[in-house]
Amino acid sequence: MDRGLYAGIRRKLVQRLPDGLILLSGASPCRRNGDVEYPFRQNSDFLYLTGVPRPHCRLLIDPRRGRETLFIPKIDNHYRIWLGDLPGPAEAKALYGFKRVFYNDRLPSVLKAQADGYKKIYADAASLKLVKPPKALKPAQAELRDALDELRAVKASGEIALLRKASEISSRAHLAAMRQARAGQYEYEVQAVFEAECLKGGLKHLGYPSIVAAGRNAAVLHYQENDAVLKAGELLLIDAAAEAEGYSADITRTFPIGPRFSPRQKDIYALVLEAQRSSIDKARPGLLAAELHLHSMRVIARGLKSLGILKGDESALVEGGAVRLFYPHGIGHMLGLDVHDSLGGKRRCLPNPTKVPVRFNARLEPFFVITVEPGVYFHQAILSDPKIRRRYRSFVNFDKASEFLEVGGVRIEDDVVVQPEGAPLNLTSVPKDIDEIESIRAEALESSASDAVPLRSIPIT
Ligand SMILES: [Mn+2]
Repeated sequence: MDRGLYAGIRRKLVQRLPDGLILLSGASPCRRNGDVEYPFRQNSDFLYLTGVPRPHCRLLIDPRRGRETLFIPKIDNHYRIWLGDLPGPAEAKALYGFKRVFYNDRLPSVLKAQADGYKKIYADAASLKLVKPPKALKPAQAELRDALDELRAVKASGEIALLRKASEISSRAHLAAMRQARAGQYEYEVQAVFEAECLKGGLKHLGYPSIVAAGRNAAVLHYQENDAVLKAGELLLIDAAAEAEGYSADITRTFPIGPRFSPRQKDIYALVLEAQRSSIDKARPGLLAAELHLHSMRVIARGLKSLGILKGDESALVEGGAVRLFYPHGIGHMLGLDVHDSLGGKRRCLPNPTKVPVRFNARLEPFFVITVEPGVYFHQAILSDPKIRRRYRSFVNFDKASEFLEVGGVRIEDDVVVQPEGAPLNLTSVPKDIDEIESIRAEALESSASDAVPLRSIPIT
């Protein structure tokens, strides 16, 4: 654990909020059912400030006295027998780099003693539920939220190192899945290949549930079932990634289950790749996220028009919403301790000058880490909806679009670090060129054909 990273981040928070006590609670375990708990995941803000991955911890910062105190749970032998040991104060000091570590039962008295000289307490909701701050301190929950959102947007080099690790191991897992997927397997078998590779790389947790979507399932953006059979002739879309010390990658690849893309699949894939490559190149400081999204929509509008799926004026297609029938999400989002990370705080929520709706509209800054992930999808429910067909009949050739239902959906997603100058740094290394993917698939399918020989030659007695 990079203790200096977290100490540096706490210094930045103190500079931003110097006039009040700061109190944050880490996560408590979460009940799944009966007496079974979900795997523990630390609260992202708490992890951001401490790097402590353990449950039931609190952080109190006293900016004026320059004191940072970590509070930890006191556990008994019952806990040790069922769940194992937790670091005590001396061990926690060394592990997490805090000079002051107390058990949680000291929190009310320490809080009272340090309240002297303050009028405010920057505390999160969980902490305010847990302890009643002294009356003289006015809780300032929204200001704390905004300060954290603002700080979390620009990544420190230690954070980028963790995002790079998450992206590298997730990239390796994507390549393994691309090599091992076969017609006849279930989607969850490919998921198992992906997740095993992340575990082998030492990353125990995924950033979000894996999406492994064959054929038409790929048109469902957050498809979760992963239980359909892979068929030759279809595409397989995998949107999956692991996290390193809480920092998540977010990567999508789409490839043919057979050795090659069909002509229609190739047309759509090439278009999405063009939108992705050109959007990555444009992701530079000063550009509004909405402008980046608008650019990707234009590329996709132009491409779908040249394929005969869309018709009419390009800006009418983009602004009127016809493109959104095929590309219903944004170009990307911030990436960090949450896979859909901080939007950058209030001061970065800028008015959107484009006529296309977006959730994320900060002006790009050096060391933002963002995803770039255009997609094109053909969804039966959308294309057969009578209201939609009526409304968009002068913009969409629905018969032509229906021919592309076999494509399902194509999304290509990389994680990039905006640089002070020039094009961003791409953290994702999974192949995405059509030729490269086809050669990986052809090679994989050839080797599985030869693997099959000894199996067949085993004598049956
Ligand atoms: Mn994403």
